[in-house]
Amino acid sequence: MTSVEEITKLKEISFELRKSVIKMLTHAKSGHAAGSLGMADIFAALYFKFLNINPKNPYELNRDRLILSNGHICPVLYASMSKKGFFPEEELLTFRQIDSRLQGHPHNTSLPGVENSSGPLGQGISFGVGVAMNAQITNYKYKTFILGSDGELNEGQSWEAIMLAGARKIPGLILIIDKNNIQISGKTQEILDLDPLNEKFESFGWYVLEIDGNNMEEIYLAISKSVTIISKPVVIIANTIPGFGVDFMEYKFEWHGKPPSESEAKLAIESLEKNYKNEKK
Ligand SMILES: Cc1ncc(C[n+]2csc(CCOP(=O)(O)OP(=O)(O)O)c2C)c(N)n1
Ligand SMILES: [Mg+2]
Repeated sequence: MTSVEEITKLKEISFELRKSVIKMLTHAKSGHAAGSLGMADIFAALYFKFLNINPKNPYELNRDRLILSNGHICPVLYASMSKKGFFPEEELLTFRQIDSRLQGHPHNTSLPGVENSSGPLGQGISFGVGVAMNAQITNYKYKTFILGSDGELNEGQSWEAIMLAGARKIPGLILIIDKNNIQISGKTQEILDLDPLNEKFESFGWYVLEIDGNNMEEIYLAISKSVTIISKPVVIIANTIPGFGVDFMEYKFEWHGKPPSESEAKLAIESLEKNYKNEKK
């Protein structure tokens, strides 16, 4: 496949992931819509192009690690994993049920392929830096991708880990920040402004890339570039639109942790289809 064909395919996959997210949340009557929809393009690119993982052998030692730190967006993680073949698609509708392997925040000993339990924000970045340090020390060949969020960077623990990774020049570590400018109760800029975020990361010794995180071409180029940098850790600051693809959810922090009702879900799927068709023209 040429990269143009790959990008077309990845766009189709992210559209499918978004539809799955809507179905899961509607069925569960709970869950986090905005971040899950906003990050679907990046999940599509990671799971279907860049991650060296094998659903048939989820514990292979040299597999790439995907550490989801902002665990509340796990609907898009589960949708990606099932599409990749880690578990059957029907299981997606057990999301948030008692005894389900698909809890409202990921649980790593329940579901093979989930690398870390998450939910308490900030911890996943520390965990991921440790995982990447392990590769640096042992010479394992895996890469560590950590996904985090802008609201999460208000947690001080994040910055301890970011400082350590920069100081140790940890290679093979790629942190992708969902910079969607919302969090649980409002706009990140108004709650605790992070900017200039790129300069903060640079001053902590990181290689910084900044992209439109809903533009598959930019995602593809940035991740391709990130895996070639071995002199320091890399952060990709992904400017995303929360709720991307569903017109009435876009940009609204009110959709941070809210599921659509049955009637809203129907409108949401229609909106996704309309936007996907327009994008394809
Ligand atoms: C340590 C910790 N404090 C508070 C929370 C509650 N909480 C859950 S999500 C969230 C907002 C996080 O912001 P962000 O990830 O940017 O939200 P999104 O963009 O997905 O809406 C908060 C404060 C938590 N999960 N962990
Ligand atoms: Mg956010």
